[in-house]
Amino acid sequence: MFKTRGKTGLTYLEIAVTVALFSVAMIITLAFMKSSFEGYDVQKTNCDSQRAAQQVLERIAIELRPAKVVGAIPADGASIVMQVPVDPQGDGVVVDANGAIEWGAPEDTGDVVGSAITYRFVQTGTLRESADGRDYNGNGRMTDSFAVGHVARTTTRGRTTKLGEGAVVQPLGALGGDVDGDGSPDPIFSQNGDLVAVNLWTLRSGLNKETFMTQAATTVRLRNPQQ
Ligand SMILES: [Ca+2]
Ligand SMILES: [Ca+2]
Repeated sequence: MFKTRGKTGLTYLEIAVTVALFSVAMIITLAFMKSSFEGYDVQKTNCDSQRAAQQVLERIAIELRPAKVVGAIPADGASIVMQVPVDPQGDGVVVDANGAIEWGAPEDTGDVVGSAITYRFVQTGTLRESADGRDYNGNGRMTDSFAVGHVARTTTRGRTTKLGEGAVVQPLGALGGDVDGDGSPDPIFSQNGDLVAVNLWTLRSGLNKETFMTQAATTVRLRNPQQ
């Protein structure tokens, strides 16, 4: 079937070596492709979770810019109540006969003066470094515990809706405290004059499938005079 060396064909040994080399090359190629795809998956997950956090921030920022904050943001920074200029008559005017802004919220039935919008951190689980044997916040100690959840939006008369799919983290039992262990508190909401900061620490997956935390934050300048 195969010709011997010295003529024009290949010996059995040469065929065996060729097949073996080809097999090794295929194994290396497949291993490389597998690791590339895994890396792609993790990077995609990272991009998705980062984008989800940014979308939550942008959603809040859009509503916050024209708003006024109702009352003081609580010390734990876990919620904010606001009203926005509303147009209950639907005539395109958000001021009353005296020229004052009509503050309220968009409800399912239309704009309602006096209604308010609340954004609030809702805890759905816990994460304990000591139990998992992992240093999630990367501060060199496996002693931290976290409340895991999401930010929800609701209006006075409306349903509560969950924003984004990302897992937002806060210190367990100490909302508004230091998430990353750098000594500075990390409240979700905080206000300084007409500046409102929104700060989200979320869980993400790394290249080695480890879970760690990253921060996304924005600061909004309230553009309407506060009354
Ligand atoms: Ca830690
Ligand atoms: Ca911190």
